[in-house]
Amino acid sequence: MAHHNSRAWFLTGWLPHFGRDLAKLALVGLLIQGSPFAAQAQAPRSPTPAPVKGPVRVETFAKGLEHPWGLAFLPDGGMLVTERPGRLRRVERDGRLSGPLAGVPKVFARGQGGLLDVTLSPEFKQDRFVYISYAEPGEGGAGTAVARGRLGEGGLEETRVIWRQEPKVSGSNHWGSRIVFRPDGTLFVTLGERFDYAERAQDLSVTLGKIIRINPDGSAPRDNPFAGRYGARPEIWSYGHRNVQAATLHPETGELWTVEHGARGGDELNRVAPGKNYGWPVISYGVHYSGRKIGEGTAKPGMEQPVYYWDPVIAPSGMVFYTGKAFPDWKGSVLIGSLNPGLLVRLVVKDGKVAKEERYLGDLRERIRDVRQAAEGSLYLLTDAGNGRILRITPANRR
Ligand SMILES: [Ca+2]
Repeated sequence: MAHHNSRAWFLTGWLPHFGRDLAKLALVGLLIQGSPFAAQAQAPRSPTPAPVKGPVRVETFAKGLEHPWGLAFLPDGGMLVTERPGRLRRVERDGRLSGPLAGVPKVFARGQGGLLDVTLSPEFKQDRFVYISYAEPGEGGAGTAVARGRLGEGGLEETRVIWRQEPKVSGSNHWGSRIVFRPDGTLFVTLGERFDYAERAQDLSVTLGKIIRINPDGSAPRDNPFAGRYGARPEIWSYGHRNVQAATLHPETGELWTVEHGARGGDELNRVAPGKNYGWPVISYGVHYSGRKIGEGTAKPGMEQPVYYWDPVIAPSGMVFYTGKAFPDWKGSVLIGSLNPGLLVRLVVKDGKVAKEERYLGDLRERIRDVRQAAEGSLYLLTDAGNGRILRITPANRR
């Protein structure tokens, strides 16, 4: 605003008298255009519906997992699951757990850090590659990293770090990090701003507070939005993010959708487009947990609005667009894990907007860390606890 005012003052100052009215009109135009509230509509806020019993049946599929974080289905009907302290396990079709698999790098297992997401290469049947994200210790503190190895008999073989967040910083919070493959073979990795470094989310020379898109070897695709821009990291896809622990592709448009942990009252559903600025910490619907105001308000030109936001927050982690047949009414819905208050959140999406929200599993009182859809349409959820479980969710009317 100060910028626009001084510019207008400059204009009115030197223009001959007859031009001043014209300049005043221009000033009004600038103010309207520059006003954060005139330029953009406010995003819709979650009505915070009460949890319902819902059409779901909940079974414990596996238990005895220490803070499980990410789950990936293997083509043989088994799964891989991460535990945040640094273990990767195989889960058999009957829910039995293997011992810890070999080949997992040393992780920084403090605070929210540790071994985080796991996903398979789209060509897994041929290349056997497994991708993991984790908090990596190193000079300066720690940072999110992505490694891949080939799944063999005893675990990951030839594990290699393919990408590292830079710089490594102190602290143990806000690592992101979901790994999502695109049909073009590149992968998105969602990141956090490492909590004490919020302003770096706006700095394109570092990868704190960003979503990146990389090739399977960790290099940056040449058609990324900042590739070739001086001073910007070529792997950046979008920026201005706080801490993104839920991400998936829209099944029809292929667009990346994410849910981001906000500050108090500011969790956000975003449609993530290349090169865009998602605003943190300049704009936000939340306030700091201390009650202190954040940044400049809720909207600003050049910064994207969320599709939807939650106040009070749901503490989102893990999401899918439901495409299965088991829950016909849920087709096309977004399903999101909530750590706090601990829910499965369903959003009915119409034309890219949220038409309705429903909440399930409120009576479980479990922190939901990840949500995955199995091929036959049932859902598998991870509970974030010292004695965490894999839950299997099927329709209540089918026994
Ligand atoms: Ca935002």
